[in-house]
Amino acid sequence: MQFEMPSRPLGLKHLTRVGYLCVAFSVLLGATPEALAKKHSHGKASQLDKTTKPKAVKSRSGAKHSPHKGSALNDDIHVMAWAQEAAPRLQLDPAWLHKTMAQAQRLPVVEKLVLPSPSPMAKDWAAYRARFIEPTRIQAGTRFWRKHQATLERAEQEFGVPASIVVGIIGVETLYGQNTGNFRLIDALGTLAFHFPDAHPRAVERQAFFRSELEQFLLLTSRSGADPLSVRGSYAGAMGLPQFMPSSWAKYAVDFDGDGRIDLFGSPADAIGSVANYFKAFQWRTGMATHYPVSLNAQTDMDSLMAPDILPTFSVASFTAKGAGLEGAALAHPGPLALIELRNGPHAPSYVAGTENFYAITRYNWSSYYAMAVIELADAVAREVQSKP
Ligand SMILES: [Ca+2]
Repeated sequence: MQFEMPSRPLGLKHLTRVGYLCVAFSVLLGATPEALAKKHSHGKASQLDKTTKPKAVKSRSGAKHSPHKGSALNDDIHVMAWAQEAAPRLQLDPAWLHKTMAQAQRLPVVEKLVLPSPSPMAKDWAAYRARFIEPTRIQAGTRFWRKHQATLERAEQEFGVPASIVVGIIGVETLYGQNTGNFRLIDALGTLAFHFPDAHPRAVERQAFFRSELEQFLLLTSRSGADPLSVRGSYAGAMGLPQFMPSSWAKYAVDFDGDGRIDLFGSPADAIGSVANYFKAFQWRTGMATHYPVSLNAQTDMDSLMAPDILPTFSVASFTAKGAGLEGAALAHPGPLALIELRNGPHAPSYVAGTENFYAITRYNWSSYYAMAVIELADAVAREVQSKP
C-alpha cells in the first residue's frame, strides 16, 4: 500500500499522539496494557496491546471483504450526517466518500478490544519482557539490521536516532513486518469513530480521536488514489511496519527510499526513516542514554520521586538528594531524570532512572513497559549484530 506524500498541508487539525499527552496521561485504554503497561497507553493500536488478539486471517489478494463479522456502518444516521458535513470540510468527493462508507462495517470485536479487561492481570515486567526479548525476535531483528544496515546508518546520520532504537521499535510493533494487523482500517476506524463503547471511561474523547483518525485516513487514501477498502492494520487503526496511526503517517512519515511515495507497508526504508523522523520530532537527544541503574533504600523519598511519574523532572543533584542512588556516567547526566517503576507481579518492582530519551520512546506508545522492551530488544539485537560481524 502506498500513499502519495501530501503535496499541501492537511486541512484539519492533527490529533497526534503528542496531542493526547495532556488528556491521556493517566488513563489507560485496552485490556492488556491496562494490566501490563504503566499509566500512559494512549490507545495507539500496536499489536502488543493485546495478548488475545483475533487470529490473523490470510487475506486473498485484492480481497476487500473484512475477515471479521459486522454490520453495515452506514445503517447509523450519524454516519450519513457526518459524511454530508465532512465531504466539503475535508474537500473529499461526496460520491467517493459515500461509496466508501457504504461498504464499511461496524465490528463488535473492535468495540470489545478497546474496553479495559474486566479482570486485569497484575503488572508484570518480567512477563512483558519475555514476550519481546526472546530468540525469535532477536534473530529477526538481527536479520533486519544486517539487510538494512546502510539505510539504518543513513537514518542515524540524518535524524540522529540510533539504528538500534529504530530496530527495537519495528521489532516490538510488528516483528519486522510479520504482524501488521488484519483489520480493514475503514472498519476499525469507522467502528471506533461512531460506536466507541460508552463503557470506556473516556469514551467521548476517544471517539473524537478516532473520528479524526478516520478523517486523516480518508484524506490519505483519497489523495493517493489508494483503495481505502483494501488497507489493513490493527484493531485501532495503526498501519504498516511501524504501526503509524493515520495522523502520524500524515505528519511524520517520510519517503526514505526516494521513490516519490511513502509506503510503510512495503518499504522497510520508508519505515526506518519514518520512525527516526518521529523520534526527531519528539526531541530525541542524540548521544544521550535512555536510562541508568538506580539504587533505592529505606530512606528514599519515594512519594516525591514517584509524583511526576515518567516525566523527567529531577536534576542529578535533587534525584540523589531524595535518596535515589546513581553512579558512574549517571552522575554526570546533563538533563532531568525520572524514577521509572516496573512492577513484577507479586515480586518487588524494578526501578531505573529514565532520561528524556526514555520519555521520548513513551511518546510512541505511552507505556514505560513498552519503552523498556524497545530498549532491551534494541540492546539485544545490537549485541548480536556486533558479536558476529
Ligand atoms: Ca518510498
